[in-house]
Amino acid sequence: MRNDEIARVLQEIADMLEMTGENFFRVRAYRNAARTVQDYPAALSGLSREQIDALPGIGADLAEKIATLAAGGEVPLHARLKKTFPAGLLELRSLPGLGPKRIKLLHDRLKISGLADLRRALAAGQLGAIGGFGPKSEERLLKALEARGAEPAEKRWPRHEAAAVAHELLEWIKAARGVENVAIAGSLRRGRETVGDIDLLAAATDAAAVMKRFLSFEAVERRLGAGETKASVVLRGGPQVDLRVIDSESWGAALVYFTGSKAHSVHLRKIAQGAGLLLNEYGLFRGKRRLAGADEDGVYKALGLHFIPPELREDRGEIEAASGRGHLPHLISAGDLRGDLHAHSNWTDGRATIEEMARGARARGLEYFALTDHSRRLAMAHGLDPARLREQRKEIERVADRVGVRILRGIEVDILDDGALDLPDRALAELEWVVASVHSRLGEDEKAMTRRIVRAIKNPNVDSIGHPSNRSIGKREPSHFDLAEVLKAARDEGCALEVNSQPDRLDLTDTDCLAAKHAGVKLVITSDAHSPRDFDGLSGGVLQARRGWIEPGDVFNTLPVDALLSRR
Ligand code: DGT
Ligand code: CA
Ligand code: CA
Ligand code: ZN
Repeated sequence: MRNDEIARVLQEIADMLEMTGENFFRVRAYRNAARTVQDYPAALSGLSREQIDALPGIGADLAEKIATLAAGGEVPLHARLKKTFPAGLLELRSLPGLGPKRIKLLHDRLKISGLADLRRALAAGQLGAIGGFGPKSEERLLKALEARGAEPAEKRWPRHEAAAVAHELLEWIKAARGVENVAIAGSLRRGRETVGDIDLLAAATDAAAVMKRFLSFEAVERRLGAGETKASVVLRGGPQVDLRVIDSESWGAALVYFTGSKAHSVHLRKIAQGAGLLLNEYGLFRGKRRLAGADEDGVYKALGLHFIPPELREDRGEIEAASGRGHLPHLISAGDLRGDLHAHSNWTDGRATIEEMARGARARGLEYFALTDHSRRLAMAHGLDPARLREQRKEIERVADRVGVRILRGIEVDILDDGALDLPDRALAELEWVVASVHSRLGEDEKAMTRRIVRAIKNPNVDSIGHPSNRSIGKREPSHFDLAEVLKAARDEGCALEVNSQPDRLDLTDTDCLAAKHAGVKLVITSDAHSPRDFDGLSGGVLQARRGWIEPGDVFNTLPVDALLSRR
């Protein structure tokens, strides 16, 4: 079983236990375990029983259940609970304000065991008759049911789109009277691949002026609420934006608070409590005395922690690392990349000539890039056969001379259905950089997909695996493969895995990056550019890698080109 599937079972157990009125601590143990499993950076199915026992906060009983699930077995408790509660009951959890307790109430009092039942009960006005469901919650539920099917439960926005408008807004707000500081907070600051909404924070002497300026932003479509120090709006065709205005003395504490994540903040507050302190968005206090709050660094320091980069603030071990028990990574930054190792030209499906791409790369300070057009199976993209590949070599040499940037002769070769490659080894051996990617039969079962990728990795000509999961954020689910097995093969063969920076790919994910690092597998961060401006996208891949704790030494294209090539 994959980690997310194990986590789902644990979460279901927690919810169903809560419906049976089980005690709070037992329910919470399952909840916490679900989260630990969800966030664990490698496949639990690859761990020994001892390693599972050693997971933080997981006792022997839970460890045994996790081990059983990881091995593909069934947990009797889960099966028993599922018999008690109809499947539709669990589906109700996705509605606003419906937690296990209230679902239980609906079930017991009105025999509601699914969405259809709930619709009927609402239409008949039955909810008012039982305690805890006022007209407001009825209305909310009706609305949510109406919205069903039309839109996913929670719409999320691609990070790069949200980032663009957020920066415009920042500039806009800066011009208000009395502004001392403005910043992006929330998941956008943490660099998550999608964001639920945009969170902004301002420090100002005149909150009213800032509010007025915010609400007059040209793209504001609707106000959701506007008070003296907070406001929420919806942008035209875009996300919601929350703004909070605070005093400068609270700037750092508020940044910590509104950057989150919630899990990170909860953990920080626990540390504060342990030291007899109070941490909130206004500062860190002992009694009435403010120990810190004006800057983030000071807040962390007063808690006995090193500063934690926002990308790490997910409570995945960063707080332990910042306390000196481990060590925080020295995260990679965009300036560490010397080259790019995945780019296309109009010889296949790119939109620019090799020369335009070369000039684009040079203009962005790249010392080298690999030209990796598609191989012949992608007929749609006019994929290259060995003859055109030889022809392209001449053009590359001509352009490289003229433009003065190193162009590695490369290919993005298709991994065929059986894991063989789309070009003969002879042709691949002539090249300086070979990316192998799956572009067909993406929905294949996990075993077959794992076999395909591993076979490609074992071809000694292959330098990296392109966009390993083939997901498209919000559009196409990732392919299933056994990450642990792929990582093992990649480490044995010295093959890199790609972090593809295309905004809708961002593939590997952040936690996959961390798993690769733990497994001793190197990464490449690439633009997969189809035009010169796509090279700018590299920073998005770097952000993704930072969320995965990646350091410069983990990434091949931080190397000078000679060092890169001599490792082959
Ligand atoms: P999102 O918008 O779903 O992508 O994720 P976030 O992390 O931006 O979440 P959001 O917008 O609900 O809240 C922004 C930050 O504010 C969040 O990261 C932490 C903080 N925050 C929000 N609600 C709570 C809360 O109930 N408790 C605590 N401690 N912090 C909260
Ligand atoms: Ca947010
Ligand atoms: Ca928010
Ligand atoms: Zn591709």
